[in-house]
Amino acid sequence: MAVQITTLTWEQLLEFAQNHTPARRIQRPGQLPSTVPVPSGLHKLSPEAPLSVVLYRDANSWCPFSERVWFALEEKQIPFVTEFIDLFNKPEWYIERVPSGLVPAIQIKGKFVSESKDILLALEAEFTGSPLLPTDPEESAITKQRLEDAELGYRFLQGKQNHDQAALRSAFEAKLDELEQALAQYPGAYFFSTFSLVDIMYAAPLYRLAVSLPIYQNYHIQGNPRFPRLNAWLDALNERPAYQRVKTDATTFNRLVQELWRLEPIADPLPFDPVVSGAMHYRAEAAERLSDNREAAIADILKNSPLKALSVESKPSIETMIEVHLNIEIHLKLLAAFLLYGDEVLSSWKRMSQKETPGSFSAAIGAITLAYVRNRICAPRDMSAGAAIAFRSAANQVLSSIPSYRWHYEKSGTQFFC
Ligand SMILES: N[C@@H](CCC(=O)N[C@@H](CS)C(=O)NCC(=O)O)C(=O)O
Repeated sequence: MAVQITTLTWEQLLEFAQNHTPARRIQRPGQLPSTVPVPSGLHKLSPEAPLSVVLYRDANSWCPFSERVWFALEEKQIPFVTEFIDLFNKPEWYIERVPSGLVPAIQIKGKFVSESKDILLALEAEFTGSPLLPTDPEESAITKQRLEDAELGYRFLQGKQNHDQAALRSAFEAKLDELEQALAQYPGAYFFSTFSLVDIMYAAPLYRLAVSLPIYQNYHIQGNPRFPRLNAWLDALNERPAYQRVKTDATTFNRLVQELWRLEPIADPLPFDPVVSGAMHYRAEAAERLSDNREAAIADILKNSPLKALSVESKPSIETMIEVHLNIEIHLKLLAAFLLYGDEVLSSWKRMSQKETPGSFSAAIGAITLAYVRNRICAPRDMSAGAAIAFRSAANQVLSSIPSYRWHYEKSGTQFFC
Protein backbone atom coordinates (compact mmCIF):
# COMPACT_ATOMS: atom_id res chain seq x y z
CA MET A 1 0.00 0.00 0.00
CA ALA A 2 1.42 3.41 -0.99
CA VAL A 3 1.47 5.84 1.94
CA GLN A 4 2.21 9.53 1.46
CA ILE A 5 3.29 10.97 4.80
CA THR A 6 3.06 14.56 3.63
CA THR A 7 -0.64 14.27 2.77
CA LEU A 8 -1.74 12.11 5.75
CA THR A 9 -3.60 14.06 8.42
CA TRP A 10 -3.46 13.38 12.15
CA GLU A 11 -7.21 12.84 12.08
CA GLN A 12 -6.81 10.05 9.52
CA LEU A 13 -4.06 8.45 11.58
CA LEU A 14 -6.14 8.67 14.75
CA GLU A 15 -9.20 7.14 13.12
CA PHE A 16 -7.22 4.28 11.61
CA ALA A 17 -5.47 3.66 14.94
CA GLN A 18 -8.74 3.62 16.91
CA ASN A 19 -10.17 1.09 14.49
CA HIS A 20 -7.27 -1.27 15.16
CA THR A 21 -7.06 -1.26 18.95
CA PRO A 22 -9.58 -1.88 21.70
CA ALA A 23 -7.48 0.24 24.13
CA ARG A 24 -9.36 3.32 25.30
CA ARG A 25 -8.47 6.06 27.76
CA ILE A 26 -10.48 8.65 29.66
CA GLN A 27 -9.46 12.28 29.10
CA ARG A 28 -8.65 14.27 32.26
CA PRO A 29 -8.50 17.87 31.03
CA GLY A 30 -6.19 20.10 33.07
CA GLN A 31 -4.85 17.20 35.14
CA LEU A 32 -1.64 15.21 35.17
CA PRO A 33 -1.49 12.59 33.87
CA SER A 34 -4.00 13.81 31.32
CA THR A 35 -5.50 10.40 30.55
CA VAL A 36 -6.25 7.20 32.40
CA PRO A 37 -7.12 3.78 30.94
CA VAL A 38 -10.79 2.84 30.96
CA PRO A 39 -11.22 0.02 33.53
CA SER A 40 -12.14 -3.22 31.78
CA GLY A 41 -15.05 -3.71 34.20
CA LEU A 42 -16.70 -0.38 33.34
CA HIS A 43 -19.09 -1.97 30.85
CA LYS A 44 -20.75 -3.77 33.79
CA LEU A 45 -22.09 -0.47 35.06
CA SER A 46 -25.14 1.32 33.71
CA PRO A 47 -24.24 4.90 32.68
CA GLU A 48 -26.30 6.41 35.53
CA ALA A 49 -24.91 4.19 38.30
CA PRO A 50 -22.33 5.92 40.54
CA LEU A 51 -18.91 4.31 40.80
CA SER A 52 -18.48 3.02 44.34
CA VAL A 53 -14.72 2.38 44.18
CA VAL A 54 -11.96 4.99 43.90
CA LEU A 55 -8.30 3.95 43.60
CA TYR A 56 -5.75 6.51 44.80
CA ARG A 57 -2.39 5.87 43.23
CA ASP A 58 0.88 7.56 42.23
CA ALA A 59 0.78 10.05 39.35
CA ASN A 60 3.74 8.39 37.59
CA SER A 61 2.18 4.91 37.79
CA TRP A 62 5.45 3.35 38.97
CA CYS A 63 4.32 2.16 42.39
CA PRO A 64 4.39 -1.67 42.61
CA PHE A 65 1.94 -1.65 45.55
CA SER A 66 -0.59 0.35 43.51
CA GLU A 67 -0.03 -2.05 40.62
CA ARG A 68 -1.18 -4.91 42.87
CA VAL A 69 -4.48 -3.24 43.65
CA TRP A 70 -5.11 -2.23 40.04
CA PHE A 71 -4.29 -5.81 38.97
CA ALA A 72 -6.92 -7.21 41.38
CA LEU A 73 -9.52 -4.64 40.27
CA GLU A 74 -8.96 -5.68 36.65
CA GLU A 75 -9.00 -9.41 37.44
CA LYS A 76 -12.26 -9.02 39.32
CA GLN A 77 -13.66 -6.67 36.64
CA ILE A 78 -14.66 -4.12 39.27
CA PRO A 79 -15.58 -0.73 37.78
CA PHE A 80 -13.58 2.04 39.49
CA VAL A 81 -12.26 5.57 39.16
CA THR A 82 -8.55 6.41 39.46
CA GLU A 83 -7.34 9.50 41.30
CA PHE A 84 -3.65 10.31 41.01
CA ILE A 85 -1.70 11.57 44.01
CA ASP A 86 1.44 13.62 43.39
CA LEU A 87 3.81 11.99 45.87
CA PHE A 88 6.10 15.04 45.83
CA ASN A 89 3.25 17.35 46.75
CA LYS A 90 0.58 15.34 48.54
CA PRO A 91 -2.74 17.13 48.99
CA GLU A 92 -3.70 17.80 52.60
CA TRP A 93 -7.07 16.08 52.27
CA TYR A 94 -5.21 12.88 51.33
CA ILE A 95 -3.00 12.97 54.44
CA GLU A 96 -6.12 13.56 56.54
CA ARG A 97 -7.76 10.47 55.06
CA VAL A 98 -4.60 8.34 54.85
CA PRO A 99 -2.29 9.44 57.68
CA SER A 100 0.69 7.38 56.40
CA GLY A 101 0.48 9.45 53.20
CA LEU A 102 1.31 6.31 51.22
CA VAL A 103 -0.33 5.08 48.06
CA PRO A 104 -2.25 3.00 47.23
CA ALA A 105 -5.45 3.68 49.11
CA ILE A 106 -8.96 2.83 48.10
CA GLN A 107 -12.38 4.18 48.85
CA ILE A 108 -15.07 1.52 48.87
CA LYS A 109 -18.57 2.89 49.34
CA GLY A 110 -17.14 5.95 51.11
CA LYS A 111 -14.77 4.01 53.42
CA PHE A 112 -10.99 4.49 53.04
CA VAL A 113 -8.64 1.50 53.21
CA SER A 114 -4.86 1.76 52.84
CA GLU A 115 -1.96 -0.78 52.72
CA SER A 116 -2.05 -2.93 49.60
CA LYS A 117 -2.54 -6.21 51.47
CA ASP A 118 -5.50 -4.87 53.45
CA ILE A 119 -7.00 -3.36 50.31
CA LEU A 120 -6.80 -6.68 48.46
CA LEU A 121 -8.55 -8.46 51.33
CA ALA A 122 -11.17 -5.70 51.57
CA LEU A 123 -11.91 -6.07 47.85
CA GLU A 124 -12.30 -9.84 48.32
CA ALA A 125 -14.72 -9.28 51.19
CA GLU A 126 -16.78 -6.71 49.30
CA PHE A 127 -16.77 -8.16 45.77
CA THR A 128 -17.31 -11.89 45.67
CA GLY A 129 -17.19 -12.31 41.86
CA SER A 130 -13.98 -13.83 40.35
CA PRO A 131 -12.57 -14.77 43.77
CA LEU A 132 -8.82 -14.32 44.28
CA LEU A 133 -8.74 -16.43 47.42
CA PRO A 134 -9.10 -20.20 46.93
CA THR A 135 -12.59 -21.45 47.71
CA ASP A 136 -11.23 -24.38 49.73
CA PRO A 137 -11.12 -22.98 53.35
CA GLU A 138 -7.83 -24.65 54.23
CA GLU A 139 -6.13 -23.39 51.08
CA SER A 140 -7.61 -19.96 51.63
CA ALA A 141 -6.13 -19.82 55.15
CA ILE A 142 -2.66 -20.78 53.82
CA THR A 143 -3.00 -18.18 51.04
CA LYS A 144 -3.70 -15.49 53.63
CA GLN A 145 -0.64 -16.59 55.62
CA ARG A 146 1.49 -16.48 52.52
CA LEU A 147 0.32 -12.93 51.78
CA GLU A 148 2.08 -11.81 54.97
CA ASP A 149 5.36 -13.05 53.57
CA ALA A 150 5.00 -11.97 49.95
CA GLU A 151 7.64 -9.24 50.05
CA LEU A 152 10.66 -9.33 47.83
CA GLY A 153 13.18 -6.52 48.23
CA TYR A 154 15.37 -4.97 45.60
CA ARG A 155 18.58 -5.16 47.68
CA PHE A 156 20.44 -7.45 45.30
CA LEU A 157 19.48 -5.23 42.34
CA GLN A 158 20.57 -2.07 44.15
CA GLY A 159 23.91 -3.69 45.01
CA LYS A 160 24.59 -1.04 47.65
CA GLN A 161 28.18 -0.19 48.45
CA ASN A 162 29.31 -1.58 51.82
CA HIS A 163 27.21 -4.68 51.19
CA ASP A 164 28.70 -8.02 50.37
CA GLN A 165 27.22 -8.55 46.89
CA ALA A 166 27.92 -12.31 46.94
CA ALA A 167 25.94 -12.59 50.19
CA LEU A 168 23.07 -10.53 48.73
CA ARG A 169 23.03 -12.79 45.69
CA SER A 170 22.97 -15.96 47.83
CA ALA A 171 20.13 -14.61 49.96
CA PHE A 172 18.19 -13.67 46.83
CA GLU A 173 18.74 -17.09 45.25
CA ALA A 174 17.67 -18.80 48.48
CA LYS A 175 14.42 -16.80 48.33
CA LEU A 176 13.90 -17.78 44.69
CA ASP A 177 14.57 -21.46 45.58
CA GLU A 178 11.90 -21.17 48.24
CA LEU A 179 9.43 -19.71 45.72
CA GLU A 180 10.36 -22.47 43.28
CA GLN A 181 9.44 -25.05 45.95
CA ALA A 182 6.21 -23.25 46.80
CA LEU A 183 5.22 -23.32 43.11
CA ALA A 184 5.98 -27.06 42.98
CA GLN A 185 3.26 -27.74 45.58
CA TYR A 186 0.53 -27.42 42.93
CA PRO A 187 0.38 -28.88 39.42
CA GLY A 188 -0.63 -25.60 37.67
CA ALA A 189 1.56 -22.57 36.99
CA TYR A 190 0.42 -20.59 40.06
CA PHE A 191 1.22 -20.55 43.79
CA PHE A 192 -2.08 -22.27 44.66
CA SER A 193 -4.53 -24.41 42.74
CA THR A 194 -6.01 -21.29 41.14
CA PHE A 195 -4.63 -17.84 40.35
CA SER A 196 -4.74 -15.92 43.64
CA LEU A 197 -3.76 -12.82 45.58
CA VAL A 198 -0.35 -14.37 46.23
CA ASP A 199 0.39 -14.32 42.49
CA ILE A 200 -0.73 -10.70 42.45
CA MET A 201 1.54 -9.81 45.38
CA TYR A 202 4.63 -11.29 43.69
CA ALA A 203 3.87 -10.07 40.15
CA ALA A 204 5.43 -6.58 40.23
CA PRO A 205 8.64 -7.38 42.16
CA LEU A 206 9.42 -10.64 40.36
CA TYR A 207 8.73 -9.28 36.88
CA ARG A 208 10.70 -6.10 37.56
CA LEU A 209 13.68 -8.04 38.95
CA ALA A 210 13.57 -10.42 35.99
CA VAL A 211 13.93 -7.53 33.52
CA SER A 212 16.43 -5.41 35.46
CA LEU A 213 18.88 -7.88 37.03
CA PRO A 214 20.32 -8.91 33.62
CA ILE A 215 21.29 -5.28 32.99
CA TYR A 216 22.50 -4.14 36.39
CA GLN A 217 23.84 -7.38 37.92
CA ASN A 218 24.25 -9.62 34.86
CA TYR A 219 21.92 -12.08 36.59
CA HIS A 220 19.15 -13.92 34.77
CA ILE A 221 15.95 -15.38 36.18
CA GLN A 222 14.33 -15.86 32.77
CA GLY A 223 15.89 -18.81 30.98
CA ASN A 224 17.77 -19.87 34.15
CA PRO A 225 17.47 -23.71 34.44
CA ARG A 226 17.59 -23.41 38.24
CA PHE A 227 14.10 -21.81 38.21
CA PRO A 228 11.86 -23.70 35.74
CA ARG A 229 8.67 -23.12 37.75
CA LEU A 230 9.32 -19.43 38.21
CA ASN A 231 9.82 -19.18 34.48
CA ALA A 232 6.54 -20.99 33.81
CA TRP A 233 4.88 -18.70 36.36
CA LEU A 234 6.23 -15.55 34.63
CA ASP A 235 4.98 -16.88 31.28
CA ALA A 236 1.52 -17.65 32.69
CA LEU A 237 1.35 -14.22 34.33
CA ASN A 238 2.23 -12.49 31.06
CA GLU A 239 -0.66 -14.26 29.36
CA ARG A 240 -3.26 -12.72 31.67
CA PRO A 241 -5.11 -9.82 30.00
CA ALA A 242 -5.41 -8.00 33.35
CA TYR A 243 -1.64 -8.15 33.83
CA GLN A 244 -1.01 -6.91 30.29
CA ARG A 245 -3.04 -3.82 31.20
CA VAL A 246 -1.33 -2.99 34.48
CA LYS A 247 2.32 -4.00 34.11
CA THR A 248 5.18 -1.67 33.34
CA ASP A 249 7.68 -2.34 30.56
CA ALA A 250 11.35 -3.18 31.02
CA THR A 251 12.58 0.17 29.67
CA THR A 252 10.37 2.24 31.98
CA PHE A 253 11.55 0.30 35.02
CA ASN A 254 15.19 0.22 34.02
CA ARG A 255 15.31 3.96 33.35
CA LEU A 256 13.53 4.58 36.63
CA VAL A 257 15.99 2.65 38.76
CA GLN A 258 18.92 4.14 36.88
CA GLU A 259 17.76 7.61 37.89
CA LEU A 260 16.34 6.76 41.30
CA TRP A 261 19.16 4.57 42.59
CA ARG A 262 21.95 5.81 40.30
CA LEU A 263 22.53 2.27 39.00
CA GLU A 264 24.98 1.84 36.13
CA PRO A 265 24.04 -0.70 33.44
CA ILE A 266 26.71 -3.35 32.90
CA ALA A 267 24.98 -5.09 29.99
CA ASP A 268 22.82 -4.10 27.01
CA PRO A 269 19.04 -4.03 27.43
CA LEU A 270 17.28 -7.25 26.48
CA PRO A 271 15.94 -7.09 22.89
CA PHE A 272 12.29 -6.15 22.36
CA ASP A 273 10.07 -9.19 21.93
CA PRO A 274 9.21 -9.12 18.17
CA VAL A 275 5.82 -10.77 18.83
CA VAL A 276 4.87 -7.85 21.07
CA SER A 277 6.46 -5.07 18.99
CA GLY A 278 4.81 -6.46 15.85
CA ALA A 279 1.32 -6.97 17.31
CA MET A 280 -1.09 -4.71 15.43
CA HIS A 281 -3.26 -3.91 18.45
CA TYR A 282 -0.21 -2.68 20.37
CA ARG A 283 1.15 -0.73 17.40
CA ALA A 284 -2.28 0.86 16.92
CA GLU A 285 -2.56 1.69 20.62
CA ALA A 286 0.86 3.40 20.48
CA ALA A 287 -0.11 5.33 17.32
CA GLU A 288 -3.47 6.26 18.85
CA ARG A 289 -1.77 7.72 21.94
CA LEU A 290 0.72 9.65 19.82
CA SER A 291 -1.89 11.01 17.41
CA ASP A 292 -4.34 11.95 20.14
CA ASN A 293 -1.67 13.53 22.33
CA ARG A 294 0.47 15.12 19.60
CA GLU A 295 0.08 18.73 20.74
CA ALA A 296 1.19 17.98 24.28
CA ALA A 297 4.01 15.81 22.88
CA ILE A 298 5.29 18.61 20.62
CA ALA A 299 5.10 21.15 23.47
CA ASP A 300 7.02 18.75 25.71
CA ILE A 301 9.71 18.15 23.06
CA LEU A 302 10.18 21.90 22.55
CA LYS A 303 10.38 22.51 26.29
CA ASN A 304 12.29 19.51 27.64
CA SER A 305 14.27 17.78 24.89
CA PRO A 306 17.72 18.94 23.72
CA LEU A 307 15.79 20.87 21.03
CA LYS A 308 15.24 23.46 23.76
CA ALA A 309 18.66 24.79 22.71
CA LEU A 310 17.23 25.64 19.28
CA SER A 311 13.68 26.51 20.14
CA VAL A 312 14.10 28.62 23.28
CA GLU A 313 17.65 29.23 24.42
CA SER A 314 19.14 30.64 21.22
CA LYS A 315 16.24 33.12 20.81
CA PRO A 316 15.49 31.84 17.30
CA SER A 317 13.76 33.71 14.49
CA ILE A 318 10.10 32.97 13.78
CA GLU A 319 11.19 31.14 10.60
CA THR A 320 13.51 28.86 12.58
CA MET A 321 10.81 28.18 15.16
CA ILE A 322 8.35 27.23 12.42
CA GLU A 323 10.91 24.95 10.81
CA VAL A 324 11.73 23.24 14.11
CA HIS A 325 8.03 22.74 14.82
CA LEU A 326 7.30 21.39 11.34
CA ASN A 327 10.18 18.94 11.47
CA ILE A 328 9.18 17.64 14.90
CA GLU A 329 5.67 17.12 13.63
CA ILE A 330 6.64 15.36 10.40
CA HIS A 331 8.87 12.92 12.28
CA LEU A 332 6.14 12.16 14.83
CA LYS A 333 3.73 11.61 11.97
CA LEU A 334 6.24 9.34 10.31
CA LEU A 335 6.43 7.31 13.52
CA ALA A 336 2.63 7.07 13.85
CA ALA A 337 2.28 6.08 10.18
CA PHE A 338 5.05 3.48 10.45
CA LEU A 339 3.35 1.97 13.50
CA LEU A 340 0.11 1.69 11.54
CA TYR A 341 1.16 0.87 7.99
CA GLY A 342 4.58 -0.76 8.43
CA ASP A 343 7.63 -0.90 6.18
CA GLU A 344 6.06 0.73 3.14
CA VAL A 345 6.01 4.02 5.05
CA LEU A 346 9.77 3.98 5.54
CA SER A 347 10.43 2.93 1.93
CA SER A 348 8.37 5.80 0.53
CA TRP A 349 9.96 8.19 3.06
CA LYS A 350 13.41 7.09 1.90
CA ARG A 351 12.42 7.47 -1.76
CA MET A 352 11.15 10.97 -1.06
CA SER A 353 14.24 11.88 0.98
CA GLN A 354 16.53 10.75 -1.85
CA LYS A 355 14.66 12.95 -4.33
CA GLU A 356 14.36 16.00 -2.15
CA THR A 357 17.52 15.51 -0.01
CA PRO A 358 16.22 16.99 3.25
CA GLY A 359 18.83 19.10 4.99
CA SER A 360 20.88 17.93 7.93
CA PHE A 361 18.89 20.44 10.05
CA SER A 362 15.71 18.46 9.42
CA ALA A 363 17.47 15.14 10.05
CA ALA A 364 18.95 16.42 13.32
CA ILE A 365 15.54 17.54 14.56
CA GLY A 366 14.05 14.20 13.53
CA ALA A 367 16.75 12.23 15.31
CA ILE A 368 16.41 14.22 18.54
CA THR A 369 12.61 14.03 18.41
CA LEU A 370 12.52 10.27 17.92
CA ALA A 371 15.18 9.48 20.51
CA TYR A 372 13.49 11.77 23.01
CA VAL A 373 9.96 10.35 22.66
CA ARG A 374 11.31 6.80 22.64
CA ASN A 375 12.86 7.40 26.07
CA ARG A 376 10.17 9.71 27.42
CA ILE A 377 7.12 7.47 27.34
CA CYS A 378 6.33 5.63 30.50
CA ALA A 379 4.18 2.50 30.82
CA PRO A 380 1.50 2.16 32.04
CA ARG A 381 1.17 5.93 32.66
CA ASP A 382 1.06 6.82 28.94
CA MET A 383 0.13 3.51 27.31
CA SER A 384 0.19 -0.22 28.07
CA ALA A 385 3.55 -2.00 28.35
CA GLY A 386 2.94 -3.82 25.05
CA ALA A 387 2.19 -0.55 23.25
CA ALA A 388 5.31 1.02 24.81
CA ILE A 389 7.45 -1.82 23.45
CA ALA A 390 5.90 -1.37 19.98
CA PHE A 391 6.45 2.41 20.24
CA ARG A 392 10.11 2.20 21.28
CA SER A 393 10.95 -0.48 18.75
CA ALA A 394 9.27 1.51 15.93
CA ALA A 395 11.06 4.71 17.01
CA ASN A 396 14.38 2.86 16.70
CA GLN A 397 13.49 1.68 13.21
CA VAL A 398 12.43 5.15 12.07
CA LEU A 399 15.61 6.59 13.60
CA SER A 400 17.72 4.21 11.57
CA SER A 401 16.00 5.43 8.38
CA ILE A 402 17.23 9.00 8.88
CA PRO A 403 19.83 9.79 6.18
CA SER A 404 23.40 9.62 7.41
CA TYR A 405 24.96 12.19 5.05
CA ARG A 406 27.73 9.70 4.62
CA TRP A 407 28.40 10.89 1.08
CA HIS A 408 29.68 14.20 2.49
CA TYR A 409 32.40 12.39 4.40
CA GLU A 410 33.26 10.25 1.40
CA LYS A 411 33.44 13.30 -0.88
CA SER A 412 35.81 15.10 1.42
CA GLY A 413 37.90 11.97 1.83
CA THR A 414 37.28 11.64 5.59
CA GLN A 415 37.56 8.02 6.67
CA PHE A 416 34.71 7.98 9.18
CA PHE A 417 33.68 4.40 8.58
CA CYS A 418 36.43 1.85 8.88
N1 LIG B 1 3.23 -1.11 52.73
C1 LIG B 1 2.64 -0.21 51.77
C2 LIG B 1 3.76 0.41 50.96
C3 LIG B 1 3.26 1.51 50.03
C4 LIG B 1 4.38 2.42 49.54
O1 LIG B 1 5.54 2.32 49.99
N2 LIG B 1 4.04 3.34 48.63
C5 LIG B 1 5.01 4.30 48.14
C6 LIG B 1 4.96 4.41 46.62
S1 LIG B 1 5.50 2.91 45.84
C7 LIG B 1 4.62 5.70 48.65
O2 LIG B 1 3.45 6.00 48.81
N3 LIG B 1 5.60 6.58 48.86
C8 LIG B 1 5.38 7.94 49.25
C9 LIG B 1 6.05 8.29 50.52
O3 LIG B 1 6.84 7.49 51.05
O4 LIG B 1 5.78 9.39 51.01
C10 LIG B 1 1.63 -0.97 50.91
O5 LIG B 1 1.78 -2.20 50.77
O6 LIG B 1 0.65 -0.38 50.43
